[in-house]
Amino acid sequence: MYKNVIVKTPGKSYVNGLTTSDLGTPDYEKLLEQHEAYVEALKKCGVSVTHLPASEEFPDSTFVEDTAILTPDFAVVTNPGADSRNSEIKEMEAILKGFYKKFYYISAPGTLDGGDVLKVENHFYIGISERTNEEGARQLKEILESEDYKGTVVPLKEFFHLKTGISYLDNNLIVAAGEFINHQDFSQYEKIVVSNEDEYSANCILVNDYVIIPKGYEETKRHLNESGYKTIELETSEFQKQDGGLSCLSLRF
Ligand code: CIR
Repeated sequence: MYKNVIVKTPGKSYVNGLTTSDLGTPDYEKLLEQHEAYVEALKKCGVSVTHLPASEEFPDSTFVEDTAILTPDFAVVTNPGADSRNSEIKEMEAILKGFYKKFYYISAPGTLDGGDVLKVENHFYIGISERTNEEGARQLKEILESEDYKGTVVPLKEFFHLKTGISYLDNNLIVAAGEFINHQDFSQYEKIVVSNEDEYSANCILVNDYVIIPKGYEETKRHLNESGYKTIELETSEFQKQDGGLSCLSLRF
């Protein structure tokens, strides 16, 4: 069960953030509405929400997931691979000091974004991407193994971040799209397979009794409901425009 989440309001500078999508410029008012709905959904899941104010100097900082890897016992402060985002970790480290005593750090030349790290019970999968390099992945694996967790490094072929295309629910069940559907590293899991056109919905989050999913992906929703999960659907258009998904918008622990 998760007790806490950390979220951060997007600033007006969000529209100047990084993106590879061609979905247009985000609408700030709509973005705020979508973010508020996200926070409300988390509250419905029964977690306590630490809500940080916007930071105009960091356009992408609403995507807090990239700044830390959290376990029940310790926090790992990442070293985000995009220069414009790297200093987002300072605020997050200070906030996490209110929750954690034990800290580890990913350090240069290693880079690592939290979006590249998927936790499956005691096993962490670490994607190598445009943002996370081999050295960053190696450092995280070493940290995890020193704490009796398992770490597996997964070089990505297509996805932006590892979790862009895969989510873990529970009971050995994964939601997978694209390169992860038949990926050897995930062959031991049961899968909800997401088609190419619904790929965006592979990034969903189980928060206690609900799976929060993007709105408009009926097939994924149906599979989740048939597997026994209650779902909360959210509008995500303005996050999607900046390459963001539902997992990116919170740290959950
Ligand atoms: C970025 O390029 O860093 C942001 N526009 C999107 C980050 C999304 N984060 C994630 O997938 N964990």
